[in-house]
Amino acid sequence: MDHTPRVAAVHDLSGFGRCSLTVALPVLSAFGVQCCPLPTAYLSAHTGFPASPHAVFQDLTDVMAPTLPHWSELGVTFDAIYSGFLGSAAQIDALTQLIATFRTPDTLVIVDPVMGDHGVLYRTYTEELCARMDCLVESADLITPNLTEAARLLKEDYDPAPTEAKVEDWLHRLSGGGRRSVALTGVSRAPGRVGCASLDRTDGSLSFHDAPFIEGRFSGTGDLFASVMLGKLLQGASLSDATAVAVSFTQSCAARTHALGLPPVWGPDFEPLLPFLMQQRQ
Ligand code: PXL
Repeated sequence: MDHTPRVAAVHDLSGFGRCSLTVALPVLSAFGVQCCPLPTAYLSAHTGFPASPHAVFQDLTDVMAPTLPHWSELGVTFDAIYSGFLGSAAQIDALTQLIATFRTPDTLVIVDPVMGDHGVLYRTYTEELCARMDCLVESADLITPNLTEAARLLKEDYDPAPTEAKVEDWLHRLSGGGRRSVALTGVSRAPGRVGCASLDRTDGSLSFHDAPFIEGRFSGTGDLFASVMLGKLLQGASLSDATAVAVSFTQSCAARTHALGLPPVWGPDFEPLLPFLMQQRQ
C-alpha cells in the first residue's frame, strides 16, 4: 500500500461494552488504517447486557443512505468496506447501496455476519433479517462467521464441536463454491484450544490457527478478531497469516480480561495491547 488505507465501517456505536465501532476504530487506527464510520445505531450499551428500561437505542438508519452522495461528492474511495452488527433490513439496503456505489475491483468487501453466538441468535435477529444476511453474504469477498452464524447461513443445526470433515464441508459451502474467502471462528481441534479455520479463495487453500481457550462468554471478541484480520489484510498479509495474528491477539486480550477478573460482557480489555498491533506495521 503506498497510501493510508481507508475503510468504510458499517457497525453500531455502543457506548459501553467493547464491540463494533468501539473496537474497529482503535484497532484499525493502530494498524495505520483510516476508519470512516457509517454508524447504524447508537446504543447506551450493547445487547449482551440484561434488558433495561433505561437502555437507549437510537436507530440511525435514516442517516445512512443520505451520507453516500456526500461521500461521492467528496471523491472518497475505500480500500475496504467492512460491515458488522446490523439492526434492520433498511440498514442492509443502505449497506448494499454503499457497496454498489464505492466498490472497485480493488475494494475488499468483508462482511462479518453478526447474528448470534453459542448456538443462539441475538434477540434483534428476525427471520427477515437472517434472509437479508444470506443476500449480503453473496456480495462479500470475505465473511467471518462463528459456528452459530455459519449454521444459520447454511440452514444446518448448530454444532459446537464439528469434525474436521464437517468444518471443511462448511467452509466450501460458505465460500459459495470458492467465490469468497471464509474465516470460520470458534473451531476447536484439541481439548482446551479454540481457533479459526479458513478458506482462501485466491488459491483454494485451507488453514487453521488456534490458541488456548479462555473460559467466559466474551462479547466483542468476534469484532476484535475481524478488525485485526482486516488490518493485517490491508497490510498485504495472506488470509492465513492475517488469521494467525487475529487468533493470537484475540486470545491475548481474552486471557488478560480473564486474569484481571473483568466481566466478559464488558468486552475484551484490548487497549493496553494496542502497541502490539502498531508493531505489526511495516
Ligand atoms: O459483538 C457483536 C455486537 C455488536 N453490536 C451490538 C451487539 C453485539 C452483540 O451482542 O449487541 C449492539
